[in-house]
Amino acid sequence: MSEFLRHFQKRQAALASREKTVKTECPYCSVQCTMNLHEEKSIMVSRYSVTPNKEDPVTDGRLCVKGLNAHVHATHDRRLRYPMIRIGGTLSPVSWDQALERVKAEIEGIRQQYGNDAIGVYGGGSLSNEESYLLGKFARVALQTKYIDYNGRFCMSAAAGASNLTFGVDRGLTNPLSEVPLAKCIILAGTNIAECQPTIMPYFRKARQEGCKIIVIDPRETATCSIADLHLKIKPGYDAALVNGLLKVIVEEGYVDHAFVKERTNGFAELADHLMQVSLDEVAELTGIPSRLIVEAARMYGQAETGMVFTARGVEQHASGVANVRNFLNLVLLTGKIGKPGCGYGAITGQANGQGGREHGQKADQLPGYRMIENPEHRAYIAKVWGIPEEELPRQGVSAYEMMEAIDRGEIKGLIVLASNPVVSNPNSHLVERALKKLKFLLVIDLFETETARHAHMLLPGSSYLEDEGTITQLEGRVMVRRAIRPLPGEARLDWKILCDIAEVLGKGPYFRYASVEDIFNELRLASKGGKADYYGMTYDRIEKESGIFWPCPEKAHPGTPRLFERRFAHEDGRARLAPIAHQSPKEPASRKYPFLLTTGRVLQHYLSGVQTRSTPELNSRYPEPLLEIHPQTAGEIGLINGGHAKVASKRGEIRLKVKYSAKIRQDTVFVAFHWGDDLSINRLTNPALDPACRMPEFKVCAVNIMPG
Ligand SMILES: Nc1nc2c(c(=O)[nH]1)N[C@H]1C(S)=C(S)[C@@H](COP(=O)(O)OP(=O)(O)OC[C@H]3O[C@@H](n4cnc5c(=O)[nH]c(N)nc54)[C@H](O)[C@@H]3O)O[C@H]1N2
Ligand SMILES: Nc1nc2c(c(=O)[nH]1)N[C@H]1C(S)=C(S)[C@@H](COP(=O)(O)OP(=O)(O)OC[C@H]3O[C@@H](n4cnc5c(=O)[nH]c(N)nc54)[C@H](O)[C@@H]3O)O[C@H]1N2
Ligand code: SF4
Ligand SMILES: [Mo]
Repeated sequence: MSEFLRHFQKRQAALASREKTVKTECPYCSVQCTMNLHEEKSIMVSRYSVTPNKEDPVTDGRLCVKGLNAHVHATHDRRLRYPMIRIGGTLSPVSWDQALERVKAEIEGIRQQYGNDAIGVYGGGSLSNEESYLLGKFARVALQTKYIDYNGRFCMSAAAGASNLTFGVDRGLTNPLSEVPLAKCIILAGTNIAECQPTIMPYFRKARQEGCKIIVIDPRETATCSIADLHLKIKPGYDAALVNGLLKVIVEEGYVDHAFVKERTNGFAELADHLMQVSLDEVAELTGIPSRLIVEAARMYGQAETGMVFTARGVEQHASGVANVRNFLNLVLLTGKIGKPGCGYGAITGQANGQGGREHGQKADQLPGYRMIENPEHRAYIAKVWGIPEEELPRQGVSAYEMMEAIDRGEIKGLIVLASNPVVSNPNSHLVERALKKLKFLLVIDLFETETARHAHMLLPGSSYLEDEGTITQLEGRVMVRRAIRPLPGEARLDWKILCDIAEVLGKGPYFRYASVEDIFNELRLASKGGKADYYGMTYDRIEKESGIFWPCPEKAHPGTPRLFERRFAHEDGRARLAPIAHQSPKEPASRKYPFLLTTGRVLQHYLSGVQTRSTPELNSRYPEPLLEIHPQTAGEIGLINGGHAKVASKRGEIRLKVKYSAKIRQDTVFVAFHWGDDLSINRLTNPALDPACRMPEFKVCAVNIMPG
């Protein structure tokens, strides 16, 4: 071999060794698409590219634009690299030792002066199961505070509340997605799958090819309507009223599955009585949907042999969210369309771990495994797992927004925020900013200096999906393992290690000594054993071998549970609960001063508070600012020009937005996405009226005035 060839081969080998392809999972939405991240390292820079994973168990190797660009924010120069403390208004880097000493001093100072409950903890649904579990334990054992809640309160709480009441358990989808093509009628209510879970659209397209009729219920003709046979352009806030109309037709035209209702449900007589009072004309008037379309929809679903109903935040983010969802569940039960192939219900979860994040104890009223913190047996079990006396386990706290109110009233003096940006994502965000300014100590653990971090006394650099490992429960209820594939940037630490480090300086170290994430998972398995969300039978090894396992999985030999409720529901008597639902109007109907309805939501290119996607030029350039979607007719009457600006004001605030004409939205309604902060934050306007049961805010409807501006 010539000298030259040998040199050439050596050089090629060296270059190849700097190329790496590793499997990972998207950090964004609940589909949890897997992908291959390819890294090419040269002396100066690393170049990344992403290819889909053809072996993905759910998506058949599809990725959306966010997944294709997710690594951009995670490898961004602006990632936090060092602990920072605010000194004289500016954040300065400090060592971890200094930071942890300061955390100790601040927390102990507040606890001594104001008591344990003066510290609050605020988590997020992008955390793994292990971290959600650990955060709940951290609040109750290391801080001994009752105040812990998380951003999933704004996301899943209404559907969770309704499913618990009706079925006795809450798992987003009752059936695996693979059954969608078996349905002959599908209702998509307040869910914009085409923009929010794009890679599962093919399941619905396939269903349609097989003869399924699809009904979309949304005040806008969204991208999801491309697969609709019928679009019901509902007035925001009137879903329960609409479903009363559907139920009435179903009862009157004889589509009730009486055998199913008799054998498997309670409460039919009360529901039937209630439906006698419902007038279809009144429903049409309230919802803005002609009664002939209501009848058509009821017939489509009622007559279909199989069928599925899906809801998401359009139905759920209301002060009547639980009632809205319960009425959709009435529909499913009355027609007996559940517990069979192609028959079921799905609350489409939102965040990566929207499902698992709500099962293991970062919610004010919950303990791991979906146990309840006010249930004496549940308390005793978890106290034993954690090795503390039951009396030391704090009681139930309050919901996310109510924590902000408690801070504003001066009852909570210190707050730890992990993986959330509450200043952008809470309703009525003026109150949130005002409240955070009053804190004696705000600690934010994030990847970036967020809008919330601007008020922080201390910022700690946490871990992204590329560096952290753990299990995630995606929208179907399938638990997956995500492996760490990159080193942490600078001195950033793993989120779970940060919690353990803080526990250590607070003298609670012995309760938080884990050698690995899998160690935490093994404790979680035990803590969930016998609970509704039982993970006991799962191990990392099994999950990886079996391409994910559906909970409940109570034993190592148990195969997991892809389809729920085949023979019984989860209430003690095994029966589901039908319930009469009186419709409620939005808490803030249109008025003379505020004549239009504002609804809020998402666009394809951005994710939640936008911190990650606004830092990604590939995404941000496609949708660089929020737009006021308004019907051209309405815009014309106000004097707004397409591409011009408008002032939008509610009782709580006013912002200025660019106008986008859209003939696809109702004339009485405008839509704005919530992915921006400061002067572009629509949450300065939204209504913090809360659902009485689940404490979900009314993000999806408030009254606004609109002026040229
Ligand atoms: N691109 C993108 N994808 C995401 C996210 C993201 O931020 N960006 N976030 C993830 C998360 S956490 C979540 S929770 C999900 C959310 O997923 P979705 O709930 O599907 O998203 P939204 O846009 O909030 O709302 C869905 C639809 O509800 C409609 N709507 C508004 N008011 C009403 C009403 O009163 N009744 C009915 N029937 N419909 C109404 C809106 O017009 C909107 O089209 O998406 C997940 N996926
Ligand atoms: N008007 C209106 N408001 C809404 C909604 C709506 O439809 N309309 N939807 C609501 C819903 S459904 C949701 S889910 C909430 C979400 O609202 P937020 O909780 O504010 O959402 P994110 O943008 O996901 O916040 C995550 C933060 O955590 C950081 N982060 C991400 N991953 C990690 C991690 O692994 N570790 C650490 N340490 N940090 C991480 C990100 O950089 C980001 O700053 O918004 C709610 N707000
Ligand atoms: S569909 Fe969801 S999980 Fe899949 S690539 Fe897009 S954002 Fe990521
Ligand atoms: Mo969400």
